Amino acid sequence: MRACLIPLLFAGCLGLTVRAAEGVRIIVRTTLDGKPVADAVVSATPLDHPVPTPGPGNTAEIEQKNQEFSPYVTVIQVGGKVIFPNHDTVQHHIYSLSKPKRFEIPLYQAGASESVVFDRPGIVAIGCNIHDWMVAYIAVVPTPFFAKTDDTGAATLPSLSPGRYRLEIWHPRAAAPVVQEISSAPENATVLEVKVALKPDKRIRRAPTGKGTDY
Ligand SMILES: [Cu+2]
Repeated sequence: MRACLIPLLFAGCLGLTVRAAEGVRIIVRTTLDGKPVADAVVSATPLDHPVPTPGPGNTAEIEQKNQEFSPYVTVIQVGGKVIFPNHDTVQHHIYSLSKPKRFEIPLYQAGASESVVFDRPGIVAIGCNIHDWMVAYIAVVPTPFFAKTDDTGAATLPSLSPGRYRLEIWHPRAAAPVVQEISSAPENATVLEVKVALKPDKRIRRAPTGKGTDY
């Protein structure tokens, strides 16, 4: 499926000079009721020129705090490193059974930090052996052009040089990733709306502790 990016400004009508795109804004909504989708991963892989190699900033951090992973969804380019600092007073035991990266970080203490390199593209789900409700996702994408939607369903990709791209939108509850080809042109500021079908949220809820802080 091919979709051209929609120009935000029409120079002919407004008498303005449209600037080159500073970034492509993607709005992700549900197919069911059109509500904004937060934590959706948006990536654009070049089809007309080589994929830029990752820079030194290809790292991310997923902390453990209040016996939760934060953030819930992380995106890195292939080859990136994720650091897992434990900011809790209890130990955690992180693991993943996902094909792109199976790993285990056995029980480690508060204040300690471990890291893992992700060298294959795909989705990596992580959990904690001790706390069943702790779940997070790492989207390992084959491109440096990626972003994650905020609470309004919006994400802004870095500036894309002219050409065709494979746009992919993924979410932990997506029935399937949404994939489409887009074209970037320098004279267009751009925005694109994408609809994603979401499955029900089946995350395990924390057992009540009586302290009124957990759910
Ligand atoms: Cu844990």
